[in-house]
Amino acid sequence: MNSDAGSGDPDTVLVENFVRDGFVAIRGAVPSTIVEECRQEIDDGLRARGADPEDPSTWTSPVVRLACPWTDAFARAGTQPVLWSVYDQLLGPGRWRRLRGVGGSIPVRFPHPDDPGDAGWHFDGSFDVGGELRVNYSSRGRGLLCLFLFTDVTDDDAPSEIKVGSHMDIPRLLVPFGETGTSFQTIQFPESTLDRPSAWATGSAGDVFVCHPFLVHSATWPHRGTSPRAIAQPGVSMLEDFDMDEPPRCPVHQAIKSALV
Ligand SMILES: O=C(O)CCC(=O)C(=O)O
Repeated sequence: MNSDAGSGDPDTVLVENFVRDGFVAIRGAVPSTIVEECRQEIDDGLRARGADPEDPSTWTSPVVRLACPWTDAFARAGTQPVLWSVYDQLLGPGRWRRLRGVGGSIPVRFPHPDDPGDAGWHFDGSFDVGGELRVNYSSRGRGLLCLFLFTDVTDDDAPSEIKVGSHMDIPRLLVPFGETGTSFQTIQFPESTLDRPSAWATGSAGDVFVCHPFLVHSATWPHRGTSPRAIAQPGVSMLEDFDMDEPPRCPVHQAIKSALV
C-alpha cells in the first residue's frame, strides 16, 4: 500500500489519497544538502549520548531519543515550501502554526536484538492537561503528524508501521470522552483497526510522510539493517481548532467529519 502521488491533477490526487489513506509521502521534500547538515547534528547528539553512529560497538541500546534541535539546519528542513504548501492544502492557509524548525523528537533506532520498549500502536497526543497528553474527537490543537526521514529507511531498518485508513476509526472511539478527551495512552484499538493493511515509512533521507493526526502507527523492531535510522516525528499545531458543528474547512477536518457520519 502506498500514498505516493499517482496520475491526475497532483493536488487533487494528494488530497484524495490523504483523505482515503490518512497520509501522503512527499518524496525529496528536504534537499540532500540540508538533510546532510541535520544529520551531522543528529550524529553529534548521538555521540553526546555515547552512541557513535560510526562505531557499532557503542550501539548498546535499540533506541536513543533526541529532542529535535532548534538550529538553522532544522529550520531550513522544516520550512521547505513544498511542505508548507501541502500543510496549506490539508489544513487551510493561515490556520496552522508556522514553526521555524522541525520540532518533536527524533527516535534513532539501532541494529540491536532487544525490545526497545516503546513500540506499540498509538496515535500521538494533541493537548496537555496538567501534564497529561490528551486527545479528543476534534483533534484539539493538532492538525498533522509528520515523519521526516533523516536517513534512508528500508524494510530492514525498523521503519515506522502505519495502519492505512485507521484515521477513520478514531473519531467514533473518542466521541464518548467528549470535549475533554482522554489520555492518548489509554485508547484500546478494535481488531478491525489493527487488521487494516500496513504501510511502512520507508524511503530516502529527505522524504516526509504527512499524516492525519489520528493515523495509528507504531515503531517496529528489531532493526535488521547496518546503520542507525533517524525519523523525526513532529506535529503541526493548529491556530484555530476544527469546529465539528461547521461544514468541513479542509481535508483533515473533512476526514474527521465523514468518520462521524
Ligand atoms: O520510531 C518510530 O518508528 C515511531 C515512534 C513513534 O511513533 C513514537 O515515538 O510516538
